[in-house]
Amino acid sequence: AVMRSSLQEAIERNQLTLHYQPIVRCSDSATVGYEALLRWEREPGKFVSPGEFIPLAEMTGQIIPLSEWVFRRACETAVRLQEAESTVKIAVNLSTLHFNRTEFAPFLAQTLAETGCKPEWLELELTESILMDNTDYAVEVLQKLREQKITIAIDDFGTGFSSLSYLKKLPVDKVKIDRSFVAGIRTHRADRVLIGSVIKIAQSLNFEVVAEGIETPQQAEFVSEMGCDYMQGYYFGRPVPFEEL
Ligand code: G
Ligand code: G
Ligand code: MN
Ligand code: NA
Repeated sequence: AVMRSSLQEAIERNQLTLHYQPIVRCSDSATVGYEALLRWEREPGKFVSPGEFIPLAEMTGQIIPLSEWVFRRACETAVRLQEAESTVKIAVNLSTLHFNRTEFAPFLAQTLAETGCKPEWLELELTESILMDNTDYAVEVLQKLREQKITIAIDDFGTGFSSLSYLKKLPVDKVKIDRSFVAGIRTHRADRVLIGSVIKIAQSLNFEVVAEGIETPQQAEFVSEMGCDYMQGYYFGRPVPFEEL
C-alpha cells in the first residue's frame, strides 16, 4: 500500500526519469539507438530500481499510467534527437500487461501523433512472456505495429521458454541475447557455443541480433567475430539522463 500511493506520487511529483543507454553497430561502432530505462528518484539521490517497482506496478495495475508516461517521454526524446539531426532510434521496454490491453495500439498511435514522433524512430522491446498465452492476438497486434514501421525486438532472449522456431511465428525484427550468456563468454564454453548458435540461427531466420551486457573489449570482439549485428553494455556506455547524451 505504501509503494502503491508513492508510485502515484512519483508521477505527480516528477520523480520519474528516463535514462538512455547506447546501442552500437558491430561493424563500425556507430550508435544506432538508445534504450530508455526508467528510474524512480524517490528521494534526492536515492533511486529505486525498476526491477523492484515494475513487478509491483504490474500487480496493482499502476503499470498502465506508468508505461503511458514512459512512452510519452520516450517519444518526446526521439523527436528532440531527430531535431538534432540524429538518425538514432529509441527502444522502449513494453510491459506484456500493457501490450495485452486492447487500448495499447490506439494509445501508441495517439502518442506518436501528439508528440510528432515517427513510428520508425521507435523500437519496442518485449519479453518472451508475450508468447505465453494468446499468441494469435500478439501476432495480430505486432503485425499492425510493424506495418507502421515500428521495430519489434524480443528482450532477454534465451531466459524464457520459447525457441527461435517458435519466435519465427511472431512478426519480430530483432532478438536481444540476454546478458547472462555474455557474462559467461570468458569462463563457459557452453555460453560461447550458445551465443554463436543463436546468432547463426536467428540471422538465417532473418532476425537481427543484439548482444546485451557487453562489459569488456574481449566480449565485444567475441560477439562481433560471431557475426552479431549490434551490441549494448557498460563497455559502450551506462544508462544516463538525456542531458548527458
Ligand atoms: O535498468 P535496470 O537494469 O534497473 O532495469 C531492470 C528491469 O526493468 C529490466 O528488465 C528492464 O527491462 C525493466 N525496465 C526498465 N525500464 C522499463 C520501462 O520503462 N518499462 C518497463 N516495462 N520495464 C522497464
Ligand atoms: O531486461 P533488460 O535487458 O531491459 O534490462 C536492461 C538492464 O540491464 C538495465 O537495467 C541496465 O541498467 C542493465 N545493463 C545494461 N548494460 C549492462 C551491463 O553491461 N552489465 C550489467 N550487469 N547490466 C547492464
Ligand atoms: Mn530491455
Ligand atoms: Na534484456
